[in-house]
Amino acid sequence: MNNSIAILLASAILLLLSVCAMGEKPSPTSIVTAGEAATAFASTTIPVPWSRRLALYRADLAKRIQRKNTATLRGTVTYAGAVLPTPRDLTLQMQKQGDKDHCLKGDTLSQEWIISRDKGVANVVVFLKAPGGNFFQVPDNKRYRTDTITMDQPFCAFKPGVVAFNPSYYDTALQKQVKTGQTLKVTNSAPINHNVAWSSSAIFNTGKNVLLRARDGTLLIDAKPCRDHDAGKEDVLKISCDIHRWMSARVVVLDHPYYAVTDKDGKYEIKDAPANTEVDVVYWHESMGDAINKAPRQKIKLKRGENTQDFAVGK
Ligand SMILES: [Cu+2]
Repeated sequence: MNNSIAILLASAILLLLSVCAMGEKPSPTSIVTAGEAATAFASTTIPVPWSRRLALYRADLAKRIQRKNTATLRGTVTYAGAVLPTPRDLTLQMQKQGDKDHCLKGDTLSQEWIISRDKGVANVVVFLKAPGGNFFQVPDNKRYRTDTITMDQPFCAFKPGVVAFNPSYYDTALQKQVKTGQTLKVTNSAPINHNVAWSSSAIFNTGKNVLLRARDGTLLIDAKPCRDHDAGKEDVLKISCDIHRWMSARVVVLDHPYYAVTDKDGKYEIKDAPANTEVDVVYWHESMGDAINKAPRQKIKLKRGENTQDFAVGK
């Protein structure tokens, strides 16, 4: 048997093994980069052990299968009304406050509505929701995260003013929420104190109130999307500052990674979403209030690859 037939046969066996294995339970061996996999298979001169080849091959195959079945959803959120809302001017409030010299150097307009020249609305959280009380089974490679979301207060406003947070996912085997590792922290880079409070109307998010001293202090927000044994629900947190009463921010907490927050032009992009599945796309702006379960939504069947959906908010 010549070498190429042997390799072909071995590959076929590996393919079968991989497909069977993936049908049962996702493998934890898939912490291998696509580059590594490509190198190992392109070269016959590197002596790679068969066990390693198997791991690399499975990782590569898993990636290819996943890529084949995922969807990207992108679009623009625009302001619906003919007349744009006028942002509240906070200058007078700031002038009455002891930190006015520093506050007035930053934004003096309310951050609730940030609208571009083309009517694109910033800070709209767009997320997928499994319809009918279902939830997303988050794939292995999306369960564990190491990223940190930072909300700073360089002047007298939270930057950014709206974020989305994915602190946990629902584990179907354990039947409970399990932490992803993603963290959300509020920092204070300003030369003045801020006193940050976070709260929620949900009983499982107890909130906290912490003094963040000038150029110091970090508050880690340990919030949950829902009760430990629930799945597929989300919560909205309110963040405020007791010293500068006009300061406010919002956090949407989710138990899956299929979300985005619109940028300054109102654009969003949700990558690696499940394809060929009917989902609700929910879009939420802080003007809609904290009852996020009542936020508008639209049913959409995401097809493999690119999908586009625009939304409008406001009056
Ligand atoms: Cu403050």
